[in-house]
Amino acid sequence: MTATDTHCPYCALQCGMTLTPEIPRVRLEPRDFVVNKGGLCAKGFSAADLLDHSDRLLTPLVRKGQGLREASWDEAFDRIVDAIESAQKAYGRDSVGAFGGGGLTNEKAYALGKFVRVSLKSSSIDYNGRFCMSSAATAANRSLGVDRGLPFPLEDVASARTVLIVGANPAEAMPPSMQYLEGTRFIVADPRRTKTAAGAYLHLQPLPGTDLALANGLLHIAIREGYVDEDYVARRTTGFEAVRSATNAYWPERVERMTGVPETQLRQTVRLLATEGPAMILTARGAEQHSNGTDTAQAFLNLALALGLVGRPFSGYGTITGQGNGQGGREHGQKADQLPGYRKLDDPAARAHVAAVWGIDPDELPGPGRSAYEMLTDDRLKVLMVLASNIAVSAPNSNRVLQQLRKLDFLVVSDIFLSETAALADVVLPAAQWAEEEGTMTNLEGRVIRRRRALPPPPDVRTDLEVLAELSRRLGRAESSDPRTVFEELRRASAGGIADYAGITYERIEQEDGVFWPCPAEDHPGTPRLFADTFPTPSGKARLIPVVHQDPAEMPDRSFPYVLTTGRNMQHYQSGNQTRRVRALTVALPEPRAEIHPDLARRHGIADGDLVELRSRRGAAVLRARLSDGIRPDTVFAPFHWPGANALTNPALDPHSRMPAFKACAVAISLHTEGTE
Ligand SMILES: Nc1nc2c(c(=O)[nH]1)N[C@H]1C(S)=C(S)[C@@H](COP(=O)(O)OP(=O)(O)OC[C@H]3O[C@@H](n4cnc5c(=O)[nH]c(N)nc54)[C@H](O)[C@@H]3O)O[C@H]1N2
Ligand SMILES: Nc1nc2c(c(=O)[nH]1)N[C@H]1C(S)=C(S)[C@@H](COP(=O)(O)OP(=O)(O)OC[C@H]3O[C@@H](n4cnc5c(=O)[nH]c(N)nc54)[C@H](O)[C@@H]3O)O[C@H]1N2
Ligand code: SF4
Ligand SMILES: [Mo]
Repeated sequence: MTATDTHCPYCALQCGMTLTPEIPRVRLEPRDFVVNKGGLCAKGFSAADLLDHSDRLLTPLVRKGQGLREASWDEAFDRIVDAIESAQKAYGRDSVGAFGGGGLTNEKAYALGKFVRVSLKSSSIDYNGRFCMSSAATAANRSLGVDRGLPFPLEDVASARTVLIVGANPAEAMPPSMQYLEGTRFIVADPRRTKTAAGAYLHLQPLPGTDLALANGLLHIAIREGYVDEDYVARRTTGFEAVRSATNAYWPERVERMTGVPETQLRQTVRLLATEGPAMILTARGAEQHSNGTDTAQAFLNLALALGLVGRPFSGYGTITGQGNGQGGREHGQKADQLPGYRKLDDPAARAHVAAVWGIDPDELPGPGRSAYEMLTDDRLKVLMVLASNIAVSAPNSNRVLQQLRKLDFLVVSDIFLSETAALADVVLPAAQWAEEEGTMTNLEGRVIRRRRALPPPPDVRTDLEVLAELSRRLGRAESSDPRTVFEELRRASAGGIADYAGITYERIEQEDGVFWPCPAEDHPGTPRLFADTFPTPSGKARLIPVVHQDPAEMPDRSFPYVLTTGRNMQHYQSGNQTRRVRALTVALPEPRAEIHPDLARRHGIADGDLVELRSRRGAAVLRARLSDGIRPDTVFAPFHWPGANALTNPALDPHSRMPAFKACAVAISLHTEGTE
């Protein structure tokens, strides 16, 4: 049996692994790839369990009354095309839409964006990256002119001396990445003493939703104490004076009151960042998934720019991308306002370039569509195709989203298991998995890598590319289902764009341990490090943009006195549709736990292991309590890997990125009496 080198199906670290199809099972071994250097987490180690899992979807399913029954592909396609055609006839083109995912390969993300704009001629498309990366991406685009999560290879982190990590828990979200932090002095800002925070040099414990005030407070101190790199600011940035005035009001005592972070810790953080370089600032979802997420990411960017960090060796600002192809997934056109190559759908030159590659008139391209939550809750959407996302569990305010999914005329879901979303569908399509297909992924560093086929899919299972090509054919357009052919077209469509893949080939990726975009030509080396000399903005300079703190869209009050924040556990992945089926992982963590401080628990008569009910203005969820003195007494944490947490969350959207406030809403808590052990 031949061994195939490929990558983990889960997160953006894209750890290298080797698969050997053996009888009866596929053997999975860690691989010494440059990023993970042989490391894997428990999810990666057990990923082969997904391949021959007894729950796998092995044939299309179609709705029959309250249930689903097996059907042929032909019947499934017939039903889908009928639904598309009748909805578009009755309600217009935009009544049919798609929802994609950051787990899709570049080829599939590209093909999905093209399918909706060209074959469906609809503007209705968005994807789960809206719920993930959109705030940091919006801030980076407007400030630096480009959004590549880490603008440097991960190995640069190991050469930094001070790293400020805001709202990220890599020890659980990307365990093998911790090797790069080992030799650094890292500071963690997190309302919980996470596994990451426990190993930190300094742990700042802000109230959820106050990171913007924290960042402005740090910059205020940097300015007062003379740490601003005046020369860098003058040569490489614009807008500093406005930011200086905007941070005037963030004096340390006030910031301590707003965030709960003691003034001494604020001063120590600034001193370390400014004098113990090289220094980096990294943010992730804890800072970004807020109704002011874009401005919060901006505030940290402002700080990094004022200290002269961005573009310096082993220094800078980055955001930690989440999903397997979270980076590539946001470059090739599954976002509502975007065309391949990270082009803008409302830019005439971009439209002309992409339309030429697609062989259509630019006027035939629809305009920008609505963002994820807005599209999912809009009555004008009648037919929805979901590829690689379990929105019934992962979208905010899930009761509202479920209600809307049930109201649709027709729902199509492509997945590998019957997710909570697929269970509501009119047609379910069984998709081939990571190890059964070819394609490319772009990891958190902007490194384009190869996903390789180690074994064939089960006989009646198809790849998403095959599904999109067949649907296009039935709608009157020929499209390729071959990943290499699609990638060749993607290269041309992205050429000259911000995320330029024109010089990247499958062969180069193999020879070079991946290729970093932008890579405009085959003889171009790729771009591991951005911003050394210039920024891709019109002036060549980075823009500092003044931002002011705003309270989270929903604040605690008498009825809902605590702040709920949500996030991840090491053993489970996202909506849990994959990892909740892996035995080793469910044995390690069988059910969601609400993290509660013992003081808060005592007030409500709650003991460790009790079932508690959390209530917000939108819904309720029952979880088992885990008492921990590592969390703030005014904050409750719940993972979203099971249905429940998102019944509570607030869909208030950031005005710039349309990111919902997953990380801060107001809840009440009480002991759940029924069924308590
Ligand atoms: N095990 C596992 N790993 C994963 C995933 C998974 O589902 N499971 N998903 C992948 C994906 S898609 C993503 S996006 C990444 C996410 O990776 P992370 O962003 O690291 O994960 P989260 O747990 O969502 O949030 C990080 C931390 O933010 C803290 N936090 C909450 N509210 C606030 C706040 O207001 N301010 C601050 N400063 N911190 C706050 C939480 O306590 C939490 O510890 O992980 C990736 N890796
Ligand atoms: N409360 C709260 N909610 C959150 C977050 C949070 O921190 N708190 N985080 C948000 C973030 S950062 C993210 S990224 C989202 C993620 O949330 P989801 O988008 O729901 O993520 P997954 O659970 O990974 O869903 C991927 C689905 O695709 C299937 N799948 C895997 N590979 C393929 C494939 O190749 N083809 C097809 N067709 N299907 C495939 C999987 O089985 C799974 O059902 O959740 C968001 N929701
Ligand atoms: S860290 Fe991410 S990529 Fe690496 S093994 Fe774990 S889930 Fe897979
Ligand atoms: Mo994510």
